[in-house]
Amino acid sequence: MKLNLLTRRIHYWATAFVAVPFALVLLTGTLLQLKKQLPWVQPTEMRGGKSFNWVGFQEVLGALKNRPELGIQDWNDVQRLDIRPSKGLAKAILHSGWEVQLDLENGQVLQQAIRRSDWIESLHDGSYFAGNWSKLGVFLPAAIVVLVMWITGLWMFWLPFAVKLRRKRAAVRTKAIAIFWVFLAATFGAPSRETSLFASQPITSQPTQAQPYNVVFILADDLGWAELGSYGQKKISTPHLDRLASEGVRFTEHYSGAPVCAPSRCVLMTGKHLGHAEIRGNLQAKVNFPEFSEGQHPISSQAYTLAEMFQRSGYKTGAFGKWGLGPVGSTGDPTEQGFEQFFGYNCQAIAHSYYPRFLWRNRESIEINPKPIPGHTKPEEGEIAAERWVGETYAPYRILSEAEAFLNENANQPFFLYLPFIQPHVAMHPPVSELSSFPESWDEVPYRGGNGYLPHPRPRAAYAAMIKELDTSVGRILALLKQHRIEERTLVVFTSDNGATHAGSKEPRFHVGGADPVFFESTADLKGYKGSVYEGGIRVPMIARLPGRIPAGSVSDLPSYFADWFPTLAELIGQQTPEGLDGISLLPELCGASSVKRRPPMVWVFPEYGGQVAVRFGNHKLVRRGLAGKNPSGWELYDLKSDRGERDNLADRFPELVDEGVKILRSEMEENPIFPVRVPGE
Ligand SMILES: [Ca+2]
Repeated sequence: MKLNLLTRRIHYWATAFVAVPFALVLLTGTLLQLKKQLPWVQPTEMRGGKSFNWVGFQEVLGALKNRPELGIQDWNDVQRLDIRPSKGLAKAILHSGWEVQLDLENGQVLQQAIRRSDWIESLHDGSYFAGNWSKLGVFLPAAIVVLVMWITGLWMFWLPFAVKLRRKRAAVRTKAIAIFWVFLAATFGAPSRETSLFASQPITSQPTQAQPYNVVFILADDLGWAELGSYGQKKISTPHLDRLASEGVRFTEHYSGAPVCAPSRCVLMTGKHLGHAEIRGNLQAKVNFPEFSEGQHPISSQAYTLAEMFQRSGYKTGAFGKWGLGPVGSTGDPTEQGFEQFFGYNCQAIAHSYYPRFLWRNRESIEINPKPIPGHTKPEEGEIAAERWVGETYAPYRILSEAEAFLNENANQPFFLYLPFIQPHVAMHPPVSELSSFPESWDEVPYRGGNGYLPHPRPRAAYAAMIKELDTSVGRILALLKQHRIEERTLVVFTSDNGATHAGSKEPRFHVGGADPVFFESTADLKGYKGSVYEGGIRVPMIARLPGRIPAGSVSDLPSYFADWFPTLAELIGQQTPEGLDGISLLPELCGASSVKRRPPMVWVFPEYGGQVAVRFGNHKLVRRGLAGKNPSGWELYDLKSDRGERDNLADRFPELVDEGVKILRSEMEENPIFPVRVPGE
């Protein structure tokens, strides 16, 4: 009896001096957090600190706006504001990648603004920042637990020894309820491993030093500039890619490295434009290296690729799809160029078939179709059946599942995943089951295979189905990033290696392989197709997503191209850009800085399809064609801001601009004996 009285007293004092103040502290924390999160609380009201005369949030914003290079319009441009009353400082991290320090006394920018790529560090010093619910998630359940324990008399939880004094049943009930509340607190109170009850650092999905950004780079093959919903496509729906655009940024003047596959990939991988690139055309390796029966002319062992940069930075690197930069066993073998894992087609020509006999896993050939289906055959008369051209294993599915396995395996470590998909490159080889989702009325005329590729009874439906397949594949990759909860630290880039399929000579009703970019308005009003340095051959869709850094649904008209990706990704992962590259970092532009200007010109030097050169400097583009023949055409000059369709040649009216462009071209073109291009007048 006496002992029971003692425990009651202990309960009373414990409640009065421990539990209630503890609950009050937690509740206060909850309210403070709530106040910061609620949308109707204006930033100006969010002053704080008793001994410190700091400025309000509006003054902070005003100070940031006073620095035009930061590109600040409103709070949406601020990634994180970190206030440190004890130091009298605020640190602002901006979506544009800038980081600034502000003096809280007068709201002035204290330190020169700096841009960092490794700009993430843990917060401390009792700091807080807008837009994060993590502390609330800790405080609220903890406060509830303490109060409920008090109200329900679960003081036993505080004084476990006293349980013994109670009847057994009550003790069991007490423990069970206590465990329930602890479980509840743990579930809601700790949404992340990094957060403990009293930790002042917030949960952040931004990477820390130990957790750098991942990169997923998706390359479509021969996808035209206007073949996605977000780029104005009306007939083919691309919901996953459109969602990607709505969650990230869409560039309207992004260009591929070249008008065809291999050189475009070379520019992407090495960061050098075609004037300096090792590979300027789709040359089969066997022309110079007879020992290789498949694959394209290899990049050299001196070439330093994007993948090598990632690999040297400790990233897991994987490429899944179509390579095209050198045969297995050559210097251009993907495993010699920075990719730890490769699965897919080494040779572009074999990728014309979606049911090939073999695919490559690194240096091992994997048989996937004992009865392969060719990408090319003789033209057919009579009725054409798509079912005739179906094999056992659909290569794109196999490639996608290998890529997914790579993602599953490496989701918890930094990775660079390169996905050069083969869609929608001909042959017309979609899964037959997909054809019925497109209107019968589209296909009154079958494609008989007049320009060498497989025939198809419904070429328009087939082409749309291939783009749908591409979109679905991207959707699968995005879903996997979400599943692994790495969306916010994974930059996803989607683009295409060149423009929509060009015309062929024998079946004028269709372009090569049965493609019909006129019907689909695949290049909108742009001139030219794949194989041309006109806009239709090189201007491509480009979508990039990095939640938290790239503003959702933004659009940029900054002229940019494949040579820019090396410096961009180097900056993203905090690496030095190698010397001698041709592009600029697009990172600030991706992140919404409005002040980025392009100074270096963009250059294309292309020996094939008659021999062509082009340079874009400012809004002007200078083009010359027919350079491989005896009578090259004259210079063509276009103002792309007013004439993106390149209809009005200004060369005669602005000879000084022609001279300027020619001068740039000559200075940007290196000798390349394997891929020579001559500009007359040298
Ligand atoms: Ca291509």
